[in-house]
Amino acid sequence: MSVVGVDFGTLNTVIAVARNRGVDVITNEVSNRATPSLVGFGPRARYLGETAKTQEISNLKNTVSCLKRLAGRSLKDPDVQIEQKYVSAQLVECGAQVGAEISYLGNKTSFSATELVAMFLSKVKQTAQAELKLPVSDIVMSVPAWFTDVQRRSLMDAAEIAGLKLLRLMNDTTAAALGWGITKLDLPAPEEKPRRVAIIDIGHSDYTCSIIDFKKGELAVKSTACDRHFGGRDFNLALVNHFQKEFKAKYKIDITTNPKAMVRVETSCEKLKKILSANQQAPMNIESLMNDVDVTGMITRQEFEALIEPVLSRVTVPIEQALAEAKLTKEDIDVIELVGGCTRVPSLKDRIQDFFGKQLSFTMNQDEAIARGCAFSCAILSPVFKVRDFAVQDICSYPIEFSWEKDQDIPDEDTSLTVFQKGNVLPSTKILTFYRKQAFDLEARYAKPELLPGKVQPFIGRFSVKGVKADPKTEFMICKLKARVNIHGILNVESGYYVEDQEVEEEIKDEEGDKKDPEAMETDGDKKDGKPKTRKVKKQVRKGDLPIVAGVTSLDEPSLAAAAEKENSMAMEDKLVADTEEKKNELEAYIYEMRNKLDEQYAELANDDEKDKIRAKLTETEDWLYEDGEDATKAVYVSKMDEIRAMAGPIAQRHFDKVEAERQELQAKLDA
Ligand code: ATP
Ligand code: K
Ligand code: MG
Repeated sequence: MSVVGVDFGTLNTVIAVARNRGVDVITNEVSNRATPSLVGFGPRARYLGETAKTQEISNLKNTVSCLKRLAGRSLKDPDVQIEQKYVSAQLVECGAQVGAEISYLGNKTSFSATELVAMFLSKVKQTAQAELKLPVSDIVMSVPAWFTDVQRRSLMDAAEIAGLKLLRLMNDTTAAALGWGITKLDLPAPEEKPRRVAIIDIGHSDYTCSIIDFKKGELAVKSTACDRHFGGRDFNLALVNHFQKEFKAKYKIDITTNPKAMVRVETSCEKLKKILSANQQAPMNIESLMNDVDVTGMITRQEFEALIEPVLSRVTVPIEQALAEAKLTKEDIDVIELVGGCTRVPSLKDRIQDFFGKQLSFTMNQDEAIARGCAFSCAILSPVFKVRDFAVQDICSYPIEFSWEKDQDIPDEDTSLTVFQKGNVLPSTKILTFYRKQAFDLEARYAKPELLPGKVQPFIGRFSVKGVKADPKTEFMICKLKARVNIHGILNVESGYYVEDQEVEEEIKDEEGDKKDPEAMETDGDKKDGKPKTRKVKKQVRKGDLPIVAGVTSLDEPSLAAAAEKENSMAMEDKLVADTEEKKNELEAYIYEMRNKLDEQYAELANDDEKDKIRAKLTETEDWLYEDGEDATKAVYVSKMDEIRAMAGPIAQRHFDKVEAERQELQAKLDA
């Protein structure tokens, strides 16, 4: 069993695995420690991760980026319209969610955001399996703290479609915090003042600041604030806009009319931006950008900083918000830890440092901290792995309210209640009580839609409570429902039961505050042996279960099963195409190798007639490869190779015999 942590980023995804000696980041098929979060489509197969990146510029219309930011969103959402600026494929409506329209296997088709994420995650799974040489199932994956129920459920569905068991969806900064805390041996004891850390993650697209209290063996998130449109891609865009204007004036070309040119300039700007983190100026050179024009340019760090000023000026907002929500001041913060690729930008670091008036810490690997934290979390949650436990307490990002229809017989009843406030600890269970005579429905939704990202729907779920019957004595049933925000940050009404008021004997305790769980009441036996003082009290005694039918935004079982089957067959098709390509390449290489052998080690071992026959066969096969055989099946490539092998077999045998004879001769000499 493997233990895997995945930092699913907007630009890059990092995979970490827990092994006996600790947590390691693994490399992908081209030895990179991060994989582009991209999915592409071609006439014969999909391109996932690195291959999608390689194909990107020549396959813009069929390449989808920013996958996680599309999950669970709708096309009309203004946030999704912003994403379209960064996504080269056409975004379309795909059922209730946004999807992308692409050309795949020669047909125009569309896939939903959930399906696209599932494709990428199945690649993540393959990469981890290839490295670990073990089946991979259990993972913990990171998610921006600002993701809502519907977005989180979309990611969970995607993981399931990809055949992964998601043990926790963990907020980015919380994951980084776990990685920070679990290795510290000097955290304050339970009775001491906690160590207060601000964890700041600025990535490609968004910015999160969390204030976190650490004590020995535990962390508690106190507050989290986000700017979901603040990151490296905004800096890239500022540079692209600058060069777009410059090229228009200087070369009379408008890159906005040419998508390929735009992407090439953006790629250059990303490089240039990184150079500017370590240098005062950086060059821009692109050959034949468009209309055969070569462009050159130069930009200084100072100019760059002026370009990004509109973004930079907001850099302390999330920190101020997080401090205010935690009711703390910047002086209360002991450590400021920065993660995420964008925190390498010097002016950004300077402003954060000036704000705190204190040295910033970069003690974690900025690109890998979140994946490592996720792997630690997976190790803690996995039954097969022994690690020191570290309790992680997060918080709800948005208030959640329940509403229900008024019961005519209960005149003063409210019809809604905010059950989980923003900042409520997570995970958390609350018991809701209703007096009812018949089945009823509850609806859960976010209480303040204006706090939600873009136009995300506030609806979370509808829960029908069945099996409710009036009690003949009291004319109603006392229904108890367990509402839980679980470790993924999603809400469910997990179970229901009904209770009756009963008089029970209760031991009189001297001390106050010994609150008992009402559920435990049934099992309380009489202790008559001693002589404890008792009194009669009214208690609610659990009498039976109430079935609940939940209507939430996750895919239902049949849809999940169908999507998993579809994903599986596309993955098999990809594999077949890859294997076929491999056999074709092998055949091609074998032809060259055989030609060389005929001129070298086989030269003395065959007569001209034999050699000519084989050479003719090689030429014939080669010609076939470049014409009719361009697009053959795997079996045909294998059989072509076997044909040549059979012809060359007798010569290969002679060569083998010769080598063997020489070896024996040498051995005999050595033995003598
Ligand atoms: P997100 O967290 O927003 O979903 P992500 O996790 O994929 O995205 P990261 O990998 O943390 O993002 O950061 C990527 C960003 O960091 C890119 O915009 C990249 O250009 C930027 N970046 C990386 N190195 C540097 C550097 N040396 N200087 C400036 N920016 C950098
Ligand atoms: K990342
Ligand atoms: Mg990130």
